[in-house]
Amino acid sequence: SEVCRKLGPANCPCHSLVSARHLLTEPALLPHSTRCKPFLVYCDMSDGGGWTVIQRRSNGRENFNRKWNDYKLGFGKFQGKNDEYWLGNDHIYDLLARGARENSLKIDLMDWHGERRYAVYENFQLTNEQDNYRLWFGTYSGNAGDALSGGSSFEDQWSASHRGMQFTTSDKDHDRFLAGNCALESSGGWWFNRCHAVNLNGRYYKTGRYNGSHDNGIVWSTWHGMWYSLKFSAMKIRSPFFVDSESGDGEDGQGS
Ligand SMILES: [Ca+2]
Repeated sequence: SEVCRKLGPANCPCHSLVSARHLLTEPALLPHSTRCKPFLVYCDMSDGGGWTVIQRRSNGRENFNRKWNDYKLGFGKFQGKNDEYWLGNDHIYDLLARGARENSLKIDLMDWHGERRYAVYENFQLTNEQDNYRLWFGTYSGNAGDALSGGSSFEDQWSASHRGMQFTTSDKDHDRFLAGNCALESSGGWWFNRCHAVNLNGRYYKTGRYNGSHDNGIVWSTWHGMWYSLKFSAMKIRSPFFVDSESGDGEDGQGS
Protein backbone atom coordinates (compact mmCIF):
# COMPACT_ATOMS: atom_id res chain seq x y z
CA SER A 1 0.00 0.00 0.00
CA GLU A 2 0.99 3.65 -0.22
CA VAL A 3 1.37 3.78 3.54
CA CYS A 4 3.74 0.84 3.46
CA ARG A 5 5.96 2.52 0.94
CA LYS A 6 6.05 5.82 2.76
CA LEU A 7 6.51 4.43 6.23
CA GLY A 8 7.98 1.02 5.73
CA PRO A 9 9.08 -1.30 8.50
CA ALA A 10 12.66 -0.07 8.29
CA ASN A 11 11.69 3.56 8.85
CA CYS A 12 11.73 4.63 12.47
CA PRO A 13 10.85 8.31 12.73
CA CYS A 14 12.40 9.10 16.10
CA HIS A 15 15.69 7.69 14.93
CA SER A 16 15.46 9.09 11.44
CA LEU A 17 15.00 12.56 12.91
CA VAL A 18 18.57 12.31 14.08
CA SER A 19 19.98 10.55 11.06
CA ALA A 20 18.44 13.23 8.89
CA ARG A 21 20.26 15.74 11.12
CA HIS A 22 17.14 17.72 11.83
CA LEU A 23 17.80 20.18 14.58
CA LEU A 24 14.86 19.87 16.94
CA THR A 25 14.79 21.57 20.28
CA GLU A 26 11.25 20.48 21.12
CA PRO A 27 9.84 16.98 21.34
CA ALA A 28 8.11 15.88 18.17
CA LEU A 29 4.98 13.89 17.55
CA LEU A 30 5.49 11.64 14.58
CA PRO A 31 3.68 8.77 12.92
CA HIS A 32 5.31 5.45 13.60
CA SER A 33 4.72 2.53 11.32
CA THR A 34 5.01 -1.14 12.02
CA ARG A 35 3.52 -3.85 9.88
CA CYS A 36 1.99 -1.12 7.76
CA LYS A 37 -0.22 0.17 10.56
CA PRO A 38 1.00 3.67 11.45
CA PHE A 39 0.58 5.03 14.96
CA LEU A 40 1.75 8.19 16.64
CA VAL A 41 4.71 8.28 18.99
CA TYR A 42 6.28 11.00 21.06
CA CYS A 43 9.95 11.63 20.28
CA ASP A 44 12.20 12.87 23.07
CA MET A 45 15.10 14.83 21.65
CA SER A 46 17.11 15.06 24.88
CA ASP A 47 20.31 13.07 25.46
CA GLY A 48 21.19 13.35 21.80
CA GLY A 49 17.65 12.59 20.68
CA GLY A 50 16.10 9.62 18.99
CA TRP A 51 14.12 8.40 22.01
CA THR A 52 10.61 7.02 21.59
CA VAL A 53 8.69 7.65 24.81
CA ILE A 54 6.57 4.66 25.86
CA GLN A 55 5.37 5.82 29.29
CA ARG A 56 5.05 9.08 31.17
CA ARG A 57 3.69 10.14 34.56
CA SER A 58 3.73 13.79 35.48
CA ASN A 59 0.55 15.02 37.16
CA GLY A 60 -1.76 12.19 38.16
CA ARG A 61 -4.55 13.17 35.77
CA GLU A 62 -4.61 9.89 33.88
CA ASN A 63 -6.00 6.72 35.42
CA PHE A 64 -3.41 3.91 35.24
CA ASN A 65 -5.53 1.40 37.16
CA ARG A 66 -6.70 -0.28 33.95
CA LYS A 67 -7.30 -3.68 32.50
CA TRP A 68 -5.42 -5.86 30.04
CA ASN A 69 -6.89 -4.47 26.86
CA ASP A 70 -6.09 -0.88 27.77
CA TYR A 71 -2.47 -1.78 28.50
CA LYS A 72 -2.37 -3.81 25.30
CA LEU A 73 -3.63 -0.98 23.07
CA GLY A 74 -2.36 2.02 25.04
CA PHE A 75 -4.13 4.89 26.78
CA GLY A 76 -3.78 8.51 27.80
CA LYS A 77 -2.65 11.51 25.79
CA PHE A 78 0.82 12.37 24.55
CA GLN A 79 0.40 15.51 22.50
CA GLY A 80 1.65 17.78 25.27
CA LYS A 81 4.87 17.70 27.20
CA ASN A 82 3.06 17.01 30.48
CA ASP A 83 0.51 14.49 29.24
CA GLU A 84 0.43 11.06 30.81
CA TYR A 85 0.18 7.85 28.83
CA TRP A 86 1.09 4.25 28.18
CA LEU A 87 1.98 3.65 24.54
CA GLY A 88 0.54 0.13 24.59
CA ASN A 89 2.18 -3.27 24.89
CA ASP A 90 1.45 -4.15 21.27
CA HIS A 91 3.08 -0.93 20.08
CA ILE A 92 6.06 -1.38 22.38
CA TYR A 93 6.48 -4.95 21.20
CA ASP A 94 6.32 -3.82 17.57
CA LEU A 95 8.93 -1.12 18.11
CA LEU A 96 11.29 -3.51 19.86
CA ALA A 97 10.76 -6.34 17.40
CA ARG A 98 11.79 -4.16 14.49
CA GLY A 99 15.05 -5.57 13.20
CA ALA A 100 17.26 -7.97 15.08
CA ARG A 101 19.24 -5.47 17.09
CA GLU A 102 19.21 -4.48 20.70
CA ASN A 103 17.31 -1.48 22.03
CA SER A 104 18.16 0.59 25.08
CA LEU A 105 15.58 1.52 27.70
CA LYS A 106 16.11 4.77 29.60
CA ILE A 107 14.01 5.63 32.63
CA ASP A 108 13.93 9.22 33.87
CA LEU A 109 12.70 9.86 37.42
CA MET A 110 12.10 12.93 39.56
CA ASP A 111 11.13 13.22 43.21
CA TRP A 112 9.07 15.92 44.95
CA HIS A 113 12.17 18.00 45.65
CA GLY A 114 12.94 18.22 41.96
CA GLU A 115 15.92 15.89 42.18
CA ARG A 116 16.39 13.70 39.11
CA ARG A 117 17.77 10.20 38.70
CA TYR A 118 17.92 7.82 35.76
CA ALA A 119 18.46 4.21 34.85
CA VAL A 120 19.51 2.75 31.51
CA TYR A 121 19.11 -0.90 30.57
CA GLU A 122 20.68 -2.42 27.51
CA ASN A 123 18.90 -5.00 25.39
CA PHE A 124 15.33 -4.18 26.45
CA GLN A 125 12.89 -6.73 25.03
CA LEU A 126 9.28 -7.84 25.31
CA THR A 127 7.77 -11.04 24.01
CA ASN A 128 4.43 -10.96 22.24
CA GLU A 129 0.95 -11.21 23.71
CA GLN A 130 0.91 -15.01 23.47
CA ASP A 131 3.71 -14.96 26.06
CA ASN A 132 2.05 -12.08 27.94
CA TYR A 133 4.68 -9.50 26.99
CA ARG A 134 7.41 -11.08 29.09
CA LEU A 135 10.13 -8.58 30.05
CA TRP A 136 13.83 -9.01 29.34
CA PHE A 137 16.67 -6.55 29.85
CA GLY A 138 20.44 -6.55 30.14
CA THR A 139 23.10 -4.46 31.83
CA TYR A 140 22.13 -1.58 34.08
CA SER A 141 23.81 1.80 34.27
CA GLY A 142 22.69 5.04 35.90
CA ASN A 143 22.27 6.65 39.32
CA ALA A 144 18.79 5.48 40.38
CA GLY A 145 19.93 1.97 41.30
CA ASP A 146 19.15 -1.29 39.56
CA ALA A 147 15.65 -1.69 40.96
CA LEU A 148 14.30 -3.56 37.94
CA SER A 149 16.58 -6.42 39.01
CA GLY A 150 14.88 -6.41 42.40
CA GLY A 151 17.42 -4.90 44.74
CA SER A 152 20.73 -5.86 46.25
CA SER A 153 19.96 -8.97 48.26
CA PHE A 154 19.38 -12.36 46.71
CA GLU A 155 16.09 -12.67 48.58
CA ASP A 156 14.85 -9.39 47.14
CA GLN A 157 15.89 -10.40 43.69
CA TRP A 158 14.09 -13.71 43.95
CA SER A 159 10.78 -12.14 44.94
CA ALA A 160 10.94 -8.75 43.28
CA SER A 161 13.13 -8.86 40.18
CA HIS A 162 11.16 -7.98 37.07
CA ARG A 163 13.51 -9.78 34.71
CA GLY A 164 11.65 -12.55 32.91
CA MET A 165 8.26 -11.61 34.39
CA GLN A 166 5.07 -11.56 32.34
CA PHE A 167 2.71 -8.60 32.30
CA THR A 168 -0.13 -8.64 34.85
CA THR A 169 -3.26 -6.51 35.09
CA SER A 170 -6.20 -6.63 37.49
CA ASP A 171 -8.10 -8.91 35.09
CA LYS A 172 -5.16 -11.09 33.93
CA ASP A 173 -2.90 -12.51 36.61
CA HIS A 174 0.49 -13.77 35.38
CA ASP A 175 2.53 -12.88 38.46
CA ARG A 176 4.38 -15.21 40.85
CA PHE A 177 2.20 -14.24 43.82
CA LEU A 178 0.14 -17.39 44.32
CA ALA A 179 -2.25 -16.02 46.94
CA GLY A 180 -3.47 -13.10 44.88
CA ASN A 181 -2.96 -10.65 42.05
CA CYS A 182 -0.22 -8.03 42.43
CA ALA A 183 -1.99 -5.65 40.04
CA LEU A 184 -5.03 -5.54 42.32
CA GLU A 185 -2.84 -4.51 45.25
CA SER A 186 -0.55 -2.22 43.30
CA SER A 187 -3.04 -0.30 41.15
CA GLY A 188 -1.70 -0.69 37.65
CA GLY A 189 -0.41 -3.10 35.03
CA TRP A 190 3.25 -4.13 35.30
CA TRP A 191 5.69 -7.02 35.03
CA PHE A 192 4.98 -8.14 38.59
CA ASN A 193 6.89 -10.86 40.39
CA ARG A 194 5.64 -11.34 43.98
CA CYS A 195 5.26 -8.47 43.79
CA HIS A 196 7.65 -5.67 42.86
CA ALA A 197 10.66 -3.43 43.39
CA VAL A 198 9.52 -1.06 40.63
CA ASN A 199 6.06 0.01 39.59
CA LEU A 200 5.97 3.11 37.45
CA ASN A 201 2.29 2.53 36.65
CA GLY A 202 1.18 2.70 40.29
CA ARG A 203 -1.11 5.21 41.93
CA TYR A 204 -0.09 8.87 41.73
CA TYR A 205 0.36 10.33 45.22
CA LYS A 206 1.01 14.07 45.40
CA THR A 207 2.78 13.69 48.70
CA GLY A 208 5.94 11.75 48.03
CA ARG A 209 5.82 9.60 51.16
CA TYR A 210 2.51 7.81 51.45
CA ASN A 211 0.69 5.34 53.65
CA GLY A 212 -1.83 2.62 53.01
CA SER A 213 -2.43 -1.08 53.16
CA HIS A 214 -0.32 -1.65 50.03
CA ASP A 215 2.83 -0.12 48.56
CA ASN A 216 0.99 0.91 45.42
CA GLY A 217 2.65 4.25 44.58
CA ILE A 218 4.96 5.09 41.70
CA VAL A 219 7.87 3.18 43.12
CA TRP A 220 11.58 2.88 42.33
CA SER A 221 12.71 1.05 45.44
CA THR A 222 16.50 1.50 45.19
CA TRP A 223 16.16 5.27 45.29
CA HIS A 224 13.35 6.19 47.73
CA GLY A 225 12.09 2.82 48.91
CA MET A 226 8.63 1.31 48.54
CA TRP A 227 6.75 4.01 50.46
CA TYR A 228 7.67 7.02 48.35
CA SER A 229 5.70 7.83 45.21
CA LEU A 230 7.69 9.73 42.59
CA LYS A 231 6.54 12.95 40.98
CA PHE A 232 7.67 12.14 37.46
CA SER A 233 8.64 9.13 35.41
CA ALA A 234 9.29 8.55 31.74
CA MET A 235 10.30 5.35 29.99
CA LYS A 236 11.84 5.65 26.54
CA ILE A 237 13.58 3.42 24.06
CA ARG A 238 16.22 3.97 21.41
CA SER A 239 17.48 1.73 18.68
CA PRO A 240 21.20 1.19 18.08
CA PHE A 241 20.56 2.36 14.52
CA PHE A 242 20.61 5.78 16.12
CA VAL A 243 24.23 5.35 17.15
CA ASP A 244 25.20 4.12 13.71
CA SER A 245 23.67 7.13 12.07
CA GLU A 246 25.58 9.44 14.37
CA SER A 247 28.91 7.85 13.58
CA GLY A 248 28.03 7.68 9.91
CA ASP A 249 30.56 8.53 7.27
CA GLY A 250 30.55 10.24 3.94
CA GLU A 251 27.67 12.57 4.49
CA ASP A 252 29.95 15.44 5.31
CA GLY A 253 32.31 14.53 2.54
CA GLN A 254 35.35 14.74 4.75
CA GLY A 255 36.52 11.25 3.87
CA SER A 256 38.62 10.73 6.95
CA1 LIG B 1 -1.06 -14.26 41.24
